[in-house]
Amino acid sequence: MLSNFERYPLTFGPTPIEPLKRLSAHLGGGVELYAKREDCNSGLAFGGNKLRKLEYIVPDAIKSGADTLVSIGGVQSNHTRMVAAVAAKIGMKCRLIQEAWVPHEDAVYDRVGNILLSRLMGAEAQLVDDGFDIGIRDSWKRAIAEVEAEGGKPYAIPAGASVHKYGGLGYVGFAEEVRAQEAEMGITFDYVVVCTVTGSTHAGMLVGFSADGRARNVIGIDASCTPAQTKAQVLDIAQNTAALVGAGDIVADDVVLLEDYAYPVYGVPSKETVEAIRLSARLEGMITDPVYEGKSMQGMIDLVKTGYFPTGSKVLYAHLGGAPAINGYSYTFRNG
Ligand code: 5PA
Repeated sequence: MLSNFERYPLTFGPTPIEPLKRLSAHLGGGVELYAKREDCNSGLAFGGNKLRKLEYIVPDAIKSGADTLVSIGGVQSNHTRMVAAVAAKIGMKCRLIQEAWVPHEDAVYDRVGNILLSRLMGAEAQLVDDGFDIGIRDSWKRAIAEVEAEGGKPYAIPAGASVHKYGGLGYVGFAEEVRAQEAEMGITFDYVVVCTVTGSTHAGMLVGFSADGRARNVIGIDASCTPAQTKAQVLDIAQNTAALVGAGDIVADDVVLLEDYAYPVYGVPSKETVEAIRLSARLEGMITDPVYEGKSMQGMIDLVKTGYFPTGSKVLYAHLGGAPAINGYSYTFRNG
């Protein structure tokens, strides 16, 4: 589906799929859990899901003649870290808006983890005191205008690289990659679990897996805590992406988004999220974060426990990255 689109390689290649044997056994052994390690996809600043998306955006940025990538996220955004890394790699400047999306008060929250890495890679990170919203933000528009006013040529990348014309393509590629790996491994996954916030990861998967009738087997775990807006954005991106690649249409019922695990609010882990993070760390040595993957891990564990997946199911957990943010939660994990 993607052969007509230019791709600038930022990743090592297909990401590994590994069985989570100890976690599966711990949960009763009736469901086989696997992880696709998108968190290990690149040497660029610890990698993660944004790189697959940016691979299809960078050619457009280069063609535009831009000299500065401008993007936005929360203080501990993984996405802005990835934009900073890509800017360094392709020799552009980087301007980041880091909004106060998370009511979290670790003393060094704006000094460690993702934002530390972005600054280290030369990005100019500007802290803005506005709350969570996955939509288009004035602070981001202002930053774009400022770059122009200073004589630069900005290239605008929205939150999560999602509401960008090519934002959904990367995860169409993920689905094609999974199909090829299934053929090699001689198995088929019955479900894919994905953490969803700005929507293009989930949306790309919907388009990619719709090719073999599995769109509704993609189980989105909402981590935005504003699920109506996230669901609408997933549908919109999926429909635009389907039209772009010439796939069949995606309808609202294709978007499975479970809302039960995002509490208490975006970026703040519940007691159950923290337990899920500890469990996958202790049984698998696999690190998940309190904002995204910890919540989808919590969701997957709960779905196994409550019998959502029929016995014998093979479930693929898309590990989308995000571990650096855990440094901003040192108090939560002060005793492990
Ligand atoms: C993010 C997003 P989508 O935004 O494509 O739905 O992906 C959700 C997601 N896992 C899942 C990790 C580790 C993520 O970083 N992160 C955002 C960020 O600013 O980092 C876009 C919100």
